[in-house]
Amino acid sequence: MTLLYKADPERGKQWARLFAQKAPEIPFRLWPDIGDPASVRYLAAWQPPEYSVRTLPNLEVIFSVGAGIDQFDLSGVPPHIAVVRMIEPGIVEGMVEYVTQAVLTIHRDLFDYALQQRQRAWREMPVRAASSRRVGVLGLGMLGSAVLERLRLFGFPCAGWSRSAHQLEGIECYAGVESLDAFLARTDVLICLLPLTGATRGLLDKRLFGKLPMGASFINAGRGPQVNQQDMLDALDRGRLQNAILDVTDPEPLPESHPFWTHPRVRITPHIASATRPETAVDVVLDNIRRHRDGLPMIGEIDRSRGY
Ligand code: NDP
Ligand code: OXD
Repeated sequence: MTLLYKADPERGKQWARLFAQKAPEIPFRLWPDIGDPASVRYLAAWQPPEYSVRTLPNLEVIFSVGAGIDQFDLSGVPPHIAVVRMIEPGIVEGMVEYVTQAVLTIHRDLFDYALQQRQRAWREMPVRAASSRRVGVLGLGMLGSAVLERLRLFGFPCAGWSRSAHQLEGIECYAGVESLDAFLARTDVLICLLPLTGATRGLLDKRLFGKLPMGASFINAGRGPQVNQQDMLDALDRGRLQNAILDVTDPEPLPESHPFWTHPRVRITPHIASATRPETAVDVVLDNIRRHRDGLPMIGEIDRSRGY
């Protein structure tokens, strides 16, 4: 009944310590030291080993160590193997911090002040009230809804867009492709927190940017391939977009020669918006293992037909 961990080795050591403390009865292995492949029932991975299904003949559950599962090629994973994404408070806290700082950076004109600083220019800009800056989040899941709940407290008019209908206190909720344009038309700061699926790949393109108010800003903490990069650059150069803060790109790492690095209106962070915290994640995985053993549904088990 071994759990095999295959992700960041340093964090793996923390997972090993926590498993030893909290569940000594579950043998824990750190990739590539897999021991007897037949005893591996659980795999916790960012990217699973190639051919994991064939290499690990008794695998029952793949736990993603991240909130997203798009990095897995599920086409080769038979339906009897459950795939579970990470739902844990550490990821949520990190994302709320990241997006809040990004929205405030835009709201308080820090892009422009950074440009002014290079010119040693001491020049005030009028401060806009939060109530006049409309924030909109693509994705109303674990992360999107937590981010909106926090941003609302600053007084920003907040809205979110999702596939199915939601009701969230103080948030204007839009659902489905037919409501996307109306959501975009009322959004001054657009934040993407969608999973990468067939339906969201390339979604942020010329057409979509064209539906935003002139001079809107964009924050992407979802996945890089959701954005048509040339369309985003064109939107920035035409002033349709004023600023972009990107935590995710395509590819990652972003190549040295990529125009995003030097664009004065683009800020890049290397996919650090939030990360699983071992202390909280191990509890979640252990709880799910217990549920699986008891025949109960696991928290975060993905719906393969939706792709997230
Ligand atoms: P959830 O699965 O909880 O939520 C996804 C949301 O997106 C849901 O509201 C869902 O709608 C909506 N959605 C999915 N597909 C569509 C679509 N085609 N049209 C409209 N809405 C859609 O995911 P999380 O909030 O936990 O995470 C979101 C993503 O954030 C992850 O998949 C990952 O890519 C990214 N992420 C990035 C990190 C970083 O460090 N940059 C860290 C962690 C995650 P509905 O509610 O109707 O199902
Ligand atoms: C995740 C991520 O999906 O780190 O958790 O991007």
